[in-house]
Amino acid sequence: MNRPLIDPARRSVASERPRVLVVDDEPMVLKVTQRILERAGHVVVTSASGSEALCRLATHSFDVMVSDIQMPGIGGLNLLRAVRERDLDLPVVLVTGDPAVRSAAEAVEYGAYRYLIKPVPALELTGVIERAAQVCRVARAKREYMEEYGSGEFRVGDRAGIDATLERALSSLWTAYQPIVHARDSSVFAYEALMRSDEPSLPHPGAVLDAAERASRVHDVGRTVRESVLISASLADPGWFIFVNLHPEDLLDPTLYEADSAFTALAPRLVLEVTERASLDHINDVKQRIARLRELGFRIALDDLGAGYAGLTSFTTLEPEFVKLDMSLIRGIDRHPMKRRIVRSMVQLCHEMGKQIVAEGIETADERGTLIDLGCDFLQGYLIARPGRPFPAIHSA
Ligand code: G
Ligand code: MN
Repeated sequence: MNRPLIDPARRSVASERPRVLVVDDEPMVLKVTQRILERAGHVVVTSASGSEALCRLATHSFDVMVSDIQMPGIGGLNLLRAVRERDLDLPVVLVTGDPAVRSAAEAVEYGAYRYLIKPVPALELTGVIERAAQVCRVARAKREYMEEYGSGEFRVGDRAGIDATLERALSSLWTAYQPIVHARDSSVFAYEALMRSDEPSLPHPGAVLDAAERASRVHDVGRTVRESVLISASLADPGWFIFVNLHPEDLLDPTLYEADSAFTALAPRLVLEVTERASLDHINDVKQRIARLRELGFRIALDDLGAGYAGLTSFTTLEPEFVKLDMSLIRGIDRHPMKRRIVRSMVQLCHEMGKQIVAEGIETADERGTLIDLGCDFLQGYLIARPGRPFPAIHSA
């Protein structure tokens, strides 16, 4: 075969044969599709399942993916969503033997290139793949150009992808609750609200917040969490406190300080947690902001104490009413004299300053026993109850 001699830098754009990943759980379909596409001059790699396809995508680059929709395990639509998390350019052609409006609509929403109905005539398939491969090469070239020369605001493709994913996360956002109990008698003192989202590509709160940070939409996440807390709070025993996590950026959100908001109306029952993991250095007037929240009636907890490297700066900045010890200090504390020493001195310091201590992430009875002996005021962790729909009952001691 005679390859034209061209500048190698241009080769990937201009002349290399398109690499196609074909995904189908039916071996016959895989074989036939492979033969058709190879005859048309494409390089074909096949996968018999969605998970196998994800492995291939992680290690190889492709110009087009063709996937069946109905497959056991990861189906074509979820595969498409997973691909869009990492690659906004790869054209995905979905194929189905059972066309339905719903799957077609989802295919469009997640950015499928085409939606074809089986059996796909060979000519139609090769034509679609050929055009998709061209689209992919142009999109990649454009993105490379933008990354080299463009400013951030022009990365529209990325931004649109993150926004769509975040939107789904926000619309499926809910709050789980985990009890915080009195160390002295195991009665419920409070519940901590923990953000949960049903968006599969952002499986934990950290992922939602990362996406929100990239899209500059941290405030939208905070506001959605606070709305969710408001709804659950109406079901809560009025004697319980509710602990709500704040992202440091939330401290810059003016809506948090509105004196007449429904959230502020609940302030006397709310404790706002600020983590020690993130620095507060970039928050202007942080002390005044915290003081304003106190005036509105909120209490403040310093979360994850012992996890940061920043010494006790957050401690002195926030002057929290509650201090939550990080799980890393709690884990195996019954077997670690050093952890016991640290916790003993923190408890002493906090009590001298009139602050109360919550030990979180307690998983074993030995950890709980040790933390009670060390003088912690409140206990939280899987041993007592896992987070759940409002409001999970506590396991009996
Ligand atoms: O950063 P913050 O302390 O808010 O995070 C609490 C997280 O820890 C939640 O996601 C919650 O589900 C989790 N969690 C709560 N209790 C336990 C526990 O006993 N063990 C572990 N490993 N995780 C826990
Ligand atoms: Mn917390």
